[in-house]
Amino acid sequence: MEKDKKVIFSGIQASGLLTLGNYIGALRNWTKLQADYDCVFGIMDLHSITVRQDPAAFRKRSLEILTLYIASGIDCERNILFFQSHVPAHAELAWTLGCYAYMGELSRMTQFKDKSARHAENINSGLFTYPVLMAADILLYQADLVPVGMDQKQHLELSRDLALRFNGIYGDVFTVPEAYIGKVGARIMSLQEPTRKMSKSDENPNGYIAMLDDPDTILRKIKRAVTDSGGEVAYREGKDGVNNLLGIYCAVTDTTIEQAERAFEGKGYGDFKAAVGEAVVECLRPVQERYRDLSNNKDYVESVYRAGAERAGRTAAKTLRKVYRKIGFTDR
Ligand code: ATP
Ligand code: LTN
Repeated sequence: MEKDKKVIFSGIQASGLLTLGNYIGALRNWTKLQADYDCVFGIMDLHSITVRQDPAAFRKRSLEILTLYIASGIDCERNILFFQSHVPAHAELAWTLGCYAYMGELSRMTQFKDKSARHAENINSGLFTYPVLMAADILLYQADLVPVGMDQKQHLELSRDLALRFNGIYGDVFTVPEAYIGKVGARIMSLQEPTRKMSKSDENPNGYIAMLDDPDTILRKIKRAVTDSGGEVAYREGKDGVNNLLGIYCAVTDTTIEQAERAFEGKGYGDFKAAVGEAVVECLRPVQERYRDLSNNKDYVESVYRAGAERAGRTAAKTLRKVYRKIGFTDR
């Protein structure tokens, strides 16, 4: 990759079905960035095994996510799409950076604290060093910007700290990355517990809309979404359920909250939910159609990730070589 444009790196863990939250908060934004940046988008499957995965389901999910990247409109000619596990430099740089990361700073990561509380039976060391692998992902491609949700900001800070620490010892090796946090409102909440974010690892499927849910399922889940005992479709403090549905409606129809409130003035929650459901169905329809076409063309999808691994591998190997040389490993 020549560096005439700035480089963006981002990725999603292969830990479940992608949701409407992933689409609005990540994929759709990525497609908007691809014209102005050189983009590398990974499926972060090495990260997924910090939590136990069923092998068959995991393999299927991973491919499904890659296909959804393409179906969402990411141009795989212009950008790099790849599986993290196909590029060995990620694991190699993660080991190396791990020797520059302190136990203390890793213990302060809130995601580690959350996940170790949620998976008390499996607090493995991968869960602890997760952010070091994430730093390796980003630094290997000399990424300038990393579009992520708010929840990943602390990990990005660590990536910056590790880059600065390494550069401080060995000279300019890594580009120091910056977080690129999308505009507020791009946080889609659970349909069942609207104070929590919509998440693909939610045990209750009624809490999220999967990108591949069929229209009836989408309409039903939105109809069942938690609201409140009032009846006014308005964005107000304390009306978390309605606020979330308004947020979803605005995100998928590209309207403002004021416009949406006006459109539903005098209407009840029933009509409102039906309209939100329809709007979500329409927003996902073209993506689902492309997904179906791509699913019938497995060879093409395979060619995308093979080419991606090769291109990603080349850039990553170059950075890793430089790192190894600086550290003092013997040349091969
Ligand atoms: P998990 O539930 O497995 O932790 P997740 O669904 O929260 O996963 P991530 O893999 O953590 O998804 O996130 C991938 C990307 O999607 C991130 O950039 C994140 O900010 C974005 N994203 C995830 N959920 C939402 C959401 N509810 N609203 C907006 N953006 C989201
Ligand atoms: N930790 C991220 C996924 C992820 C990532 C990355 C995002 C792994 N490596 C590198 C950006 C850059 C998550 O859970 N959303």
